[in-house]
Amino acid sequence: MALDEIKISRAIIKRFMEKFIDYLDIDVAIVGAGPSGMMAALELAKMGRKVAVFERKLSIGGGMWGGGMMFNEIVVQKEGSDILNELGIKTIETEDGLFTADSVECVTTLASLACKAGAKFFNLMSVEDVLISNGRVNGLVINWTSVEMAGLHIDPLVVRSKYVIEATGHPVEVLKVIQRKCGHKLLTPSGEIEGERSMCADIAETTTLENTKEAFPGVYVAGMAANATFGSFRMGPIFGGMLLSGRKIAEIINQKLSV
Ligand code: 48F
Repeated sequence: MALDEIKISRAIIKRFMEKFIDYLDIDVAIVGAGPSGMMAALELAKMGRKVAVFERKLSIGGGMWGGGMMFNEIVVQKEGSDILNELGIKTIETEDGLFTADSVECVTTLASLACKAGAKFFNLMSVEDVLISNGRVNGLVINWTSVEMAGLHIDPLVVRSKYVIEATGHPVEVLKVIQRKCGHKLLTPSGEIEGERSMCADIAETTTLENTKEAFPGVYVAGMAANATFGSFRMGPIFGGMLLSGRKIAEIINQKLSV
């Protein structure tokens, strides 16, 4: 059978539209396909939740791809190493109590497992706003990244979700929009984003987990965004906290969904 280019095009369009329409109303919408977002997606999908990840860039993986300063190895502590091993990713104890892993293996394995567990990734889509009613976030306002980049005046579309995970890393983009537009206080001491502090890996890794929690009704913050929201430090290329944070937020939301 000769290949028909129109059928190829139709297959892509048909299948994408089916998938997109199916994911317009979901349990959990995750913003950002970095390590914390991907880990949360994997765990929630394994728990049977309908979950999608919206990622601005063409590639998923966020800050994990580049390891530290483009040396594509990441560092994790024992707890992080245990999670990576559980996912089938090899780690090596390279310094006392510090394990290294190939960053490409980490990103590809996390992404693959999340997809196989049923999470859907929508890359090249940027979250520009939230859907809000009665002071609670109920979904995301999304547009193509190409529209954002070109600065085109094109209205977005909306995804409804029972919960949103803010996993946009350092820029804390979703909560920044909420702070600017929603007229309600965030669940932080000042009611606003407290802001990220300089590097202190030791404290930052512990506080990432503590700060992984609800930050606004309907919005749960994970990963580096959690520390930036609640005013803690950055940690640099150590990723255990990101994995633990993704796992913790998935557990919290799964419990809420079970009520
Ligand atoms: O930055 P990122 O990797 O977030 P993370 O999961 O991990 C942080 C670490 O990579 C590292 C660190 C400690 O280990 O400090 O930086 O907290 O991934 C965030 C992803 O969110 C996407 C962005 O492109 C990146 O891939 N993103 C950010 N804003 C938006 C977005 C947005 N408005 N819409 C869609 N995606």
